[in-house]
Order: sequence, then structure tokens, then C-alpha cells
Amino acid sequence: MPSPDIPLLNRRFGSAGRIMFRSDEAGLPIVSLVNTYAACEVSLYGGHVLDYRPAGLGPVLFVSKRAVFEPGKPIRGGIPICWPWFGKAEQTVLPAVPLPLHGFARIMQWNLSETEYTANTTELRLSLSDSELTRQIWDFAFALKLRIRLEQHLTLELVTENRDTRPFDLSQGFHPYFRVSDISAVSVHGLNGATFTNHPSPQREQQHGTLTLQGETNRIYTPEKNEIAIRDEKLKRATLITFSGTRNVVVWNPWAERIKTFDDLAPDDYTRMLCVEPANLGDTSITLDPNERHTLRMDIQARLT
Ligand code: TA6
Repeated sequence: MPSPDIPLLNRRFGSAGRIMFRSDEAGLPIVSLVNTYAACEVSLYGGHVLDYRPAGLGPVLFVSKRAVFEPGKPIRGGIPICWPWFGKAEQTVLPAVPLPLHGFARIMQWNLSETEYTANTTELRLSLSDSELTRQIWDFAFALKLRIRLEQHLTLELVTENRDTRPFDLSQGFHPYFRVSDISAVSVHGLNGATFTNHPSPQREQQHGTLTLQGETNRIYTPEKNEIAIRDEKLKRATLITFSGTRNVVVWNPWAERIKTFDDLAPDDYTRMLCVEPANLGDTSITLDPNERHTLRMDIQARLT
């Protein structure tokens, strides 16, 4: 991967005190956004939001202290972009090529198309399209656009366009790791009455009341409304996640045993993180015809309670 020209990025897209570029320990470009409402950091590797701090509140996202910042590896924490499949790949054109879990968008260098700011809004527009490399993994022509907007909320919009002559299947998701004080002090609201399956079991169950996590959780919910809140009693903070473009939300925490299988997480990190992930998967996977587009959107807002 060629090293980024940080001074050039700053000249072309930067603005002192508002939009600033630097490189991380692996030499990959990171952009910091700052405005009156919040500060945010985005890695152009993966189009990955690493940090979101609304003014007067602590960090909303969890990033593992053991996270690896290395080309070809996904970053543990923040907001990975899972695309063009969520979880394991179901299809491949070249079975000899090992297919990355949760797709390849999170391990690719994205292009920065534009930055924009006003007094209260800062926006990044990133893009990814098919290349020789992506064609070896997934043989379709596509245009993927990611808009990251920082204002009173943090909004991510992921637009997929099929530029191929054939239809393609798409599953995808935002995979945010929310930072929590202690998982035992956390409840998840907005799921009451929703049906879910707890991966890998296909059995459909129903949520009654709020969700408090008591053990390993990997549930695919179909909530009635597109609004989920994480309430943290110790931080006295509520984080509201709203979304469109899917009806499914995955709630994931590996808990004490499963977490030991992750080299890039500390054994007790499961107490500090909770993933609530708007995603198109299973029934809400999509088939896009040539020239068709689909938009997945997620909005995150945190406030003191
Ligand atoms: O969204 C939940 C999940 O798919 C889990 O099954 C778990 O494996 C997790 O994501 C993390 O996946 P990763 O590929 O980032 O290790």
C-alpha cells in the first residue's frame, strides 16, 4: 500500500483546526474532524471511524488497546464497515482466495472524494470502487460511497451502486463498538416485542422488555422501530442509534469465554464494549440490479441522562 502524502492531503482537503490529516503507526492516513459539537477521527484505511467524542461527553466508541493497525487486517473497535457481505461469504468466484470475514471494505484503502464544512457541520465523502484486487475476491463492478457527517449527531451513510452488467447479492452492516462503563450497568431499549435469533441457532425467539446482557450474545433482531438506545447507569449516558435501509440489528458481545479467542481484545474487554449493528443480512440481504443503488444509514447521538 503506497504511503499517503499527508501534507498534500492537508493542502487539498484540510482546514486548520477543523479537518486535519496525520498518519497512524502503520503509516495509514487518519483524519481528525473537529467542530462545535464534537470531535471525530476516521481512518481512510477501512473508511473506519475510530473515535467520536461529543462536546462535554467522553468517548462514545470503544477501540481495543490491542487493536492492530496493519494493512490487510481489520481494526478492532470503532465502526468497521462490513461490505459486500456480513459475516461469512456465501459465494465466491475464485474459491482458492481466502475470503475475509465481514467482507473486504474494512481492509481496503478508501479514496477521499471531498471534505466540506460550515460553522456546525463537517463532512467527509469517501469512495471505493472495484479494482484488480477486489475483482480477485468478488468479481463485480461497483461504486461504494461513504458519507460521514459530524454535527449534533454522527451520521454515516453507505451507498452501494451496482455498476456491473449482472445483478449482485449484498449483505452489509455498520459494526459499531460502543464503549460502556461496565456491561452489567447497561440496558438496551427499543427491542421490546422484537423477534430475534441467537446465532448460530436458527430458532426464533421474542424479546420481552429491555435487554440486559448476561452472557455471550450474538442476536439478530428485527425491531418494530428503527431506534435503539443504550443506557449506561454508571456513565449516566444514553446513546441513541437510529437507522434506515434495513430492519435488522445485530447485538453482539463475546463475553468472558469467547473473548479469549480474539488476539486483539483483552480478556476483560467484554465488560467495556457492546456492539449494536444495523445490518442487511439474511432476510434483509439485498439483490441489486445493474445501475440500482441502496443506502444504509446510521445515526448516533449521545447525551447525559
Ligand atoms: O456481528 C457479530 C459478529 O459477526 C460476531 O459473530 C463476531 O465474530 C464479530 O462480529 C466480530 O467479527 P470479526 O470478524 O470482527 O472478528
